[in-house]
Amino acid sequence: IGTFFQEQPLLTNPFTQDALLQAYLRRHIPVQELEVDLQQFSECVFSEVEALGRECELHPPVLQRYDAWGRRVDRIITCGAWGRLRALAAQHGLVAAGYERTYGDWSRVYQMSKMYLFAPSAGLYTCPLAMTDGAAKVIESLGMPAREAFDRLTSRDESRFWTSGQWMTERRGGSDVSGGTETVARRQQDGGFKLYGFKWFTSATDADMTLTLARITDEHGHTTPGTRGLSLFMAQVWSPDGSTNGVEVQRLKEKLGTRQVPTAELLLDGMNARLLSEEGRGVASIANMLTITRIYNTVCAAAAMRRITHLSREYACKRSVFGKLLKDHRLHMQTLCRMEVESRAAFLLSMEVCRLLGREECGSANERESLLLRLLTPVAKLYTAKQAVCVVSEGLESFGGQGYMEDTGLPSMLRDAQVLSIWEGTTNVLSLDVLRSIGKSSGSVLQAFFIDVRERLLAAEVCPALRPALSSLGTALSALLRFTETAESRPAETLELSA
Ligand code: MFK
Ligand code: FAD
Repeated sequence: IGTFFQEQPLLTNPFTQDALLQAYLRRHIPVQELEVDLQQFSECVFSEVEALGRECELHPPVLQRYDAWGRRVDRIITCGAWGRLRALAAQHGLVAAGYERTYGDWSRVYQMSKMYLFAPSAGLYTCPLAMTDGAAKVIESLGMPAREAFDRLTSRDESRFWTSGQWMTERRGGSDVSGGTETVARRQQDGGFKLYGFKWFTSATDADMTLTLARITDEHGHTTPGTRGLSLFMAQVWSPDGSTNGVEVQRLKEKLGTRQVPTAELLLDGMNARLLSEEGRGVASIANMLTITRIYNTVCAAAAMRRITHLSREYACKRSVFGKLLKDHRLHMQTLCRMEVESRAAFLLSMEVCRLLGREECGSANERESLLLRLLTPVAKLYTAKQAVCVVSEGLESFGGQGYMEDTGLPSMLRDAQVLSIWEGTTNVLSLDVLRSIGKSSGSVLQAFFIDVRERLLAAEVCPALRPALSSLGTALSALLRFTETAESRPAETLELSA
């Protein structure tokens, strides 16, 4: 009844419609072939990945515990779209581009620009990719102890490409990994290990391999508590015949969002594993993976903000209320402008962290840039994660009631944003990580930050009216600089309390 049907917002090529991304890349990496590559990839995102991501949301993975004859098989069945996303990710080098280093220092910016375009459409296939990239990074940082695995994790050949899991969380400890890890590793005669324990959250459980932490037992079966007792292991999850490698999948988690991803609880009952780090250096070694996955989190949060802002803007040009389009209502436009500002800021912050990562990996980063990377990684992750929830929620509201309707695809964006502040370290745990980095560097990290801010402000061409404000900001920064200089001589606990 009635003849009116609302025109829906349309998604077009996400690269073409993203003026900021284009301008940023043209300014920093003005290479024609890169732009062509992103343009083509983006066409694929828009014409294929978008539908695949939606299919993954509608057909979440299921656990087949037994076969028809009663044998325990623990098979995780994912939909065809999940497999296709894996193939596309390999073909387009979504992980590989970070290691091929075709664009030198800027390779991570290039790679993460692709991830940024891929993420909002990709039904969280970014989750296994983040952990895959993180595993490659750990292997590279440790001097390539697992060359074949590294080659597979960074392969563009879908038949060779491997994904990796990251199994850290146990029932006692997700944040407190060092206090809570109960998994033990028993040395075998051949030099390998068998792992026994229970992993409470394992996303992308269908991955080919995983990195995980465990405590090596001595000849009496005893282990060392705390950080010093934890070592890093690598294991293949599935045996070549399709059976599991000493792993029982207890159940798949029932989650608020991220329903596309097979997150499981796993009993490790003699999983064959290989020691990757030095004994007792598990946390420090897996920290390289955390850096990568936290940067992915940041890029994906910025991407979610960009997507909802784009859709809200589109809708504002199509929906009429009180006699005119939403875009002609000033109050509505103010809301969209705020979303736009948050999205742009998140993009620039995430690309800055990627730029620093790329420079460090190519050996071009100076000391200040390395310190900034250490500081900004947790700051960017915690800030953009919180912002993504706010911006996506605001975006849903900009559609009115339609923003709450499942078949628009919008609610899943909010569900999936909510996890960004929980996994890979909660906001408070990352805040403590920031303090840890300041304390460990005796304040140098903070000093690097203030010098960077001061230099940026000095270099910026500001309008005369803002100069007095900048001058007082400059005074405040100088005072803080003095504070951090004197803090160098103080013990870390004092610094923590004062900060
Ligand atoms: C959209 C795509 C997004 C990605 C998808 C992800 C899917 C979901 C996957 C997960 O959620 S995986 C689980 C993630 N878990 C966490 O993030 C754990 C959160 N807890 C922390 O980060 C704790 O701070 C930590 C476990 C690291 C604390 O452990 P400890 O043992 O109390 O740390 P400690 O003693 O301060 O540091 C031990 C060593 O690690 C030190 O090195 P040294 O021994 O050489 O001094 C530290 O400097 C180093 N370290 C710790 N955090 C670091 C770090 N190094 C660099 N960066 C860091 N962030
Ligand atoms: P807790 O550590 O118990 O934290 C509870 C609360 O206490 C939080 O608010 C936290 O901020 C706060 N808190 C903790 N410590 C402090 C402190 N020192 N000071 C102040 N506040 C503190 N883990 C994996 O290892 N691999 C995975 O693949 C994986 N996938 C996941 C997928 C999903 C969908 C989810 C939701 C989680 C996943 N996780 C995974 C687990 C995730 O990393 C943890 O849930 C997270 O790190 C928090 O740990 P926790 O759940 O034990 O919470």
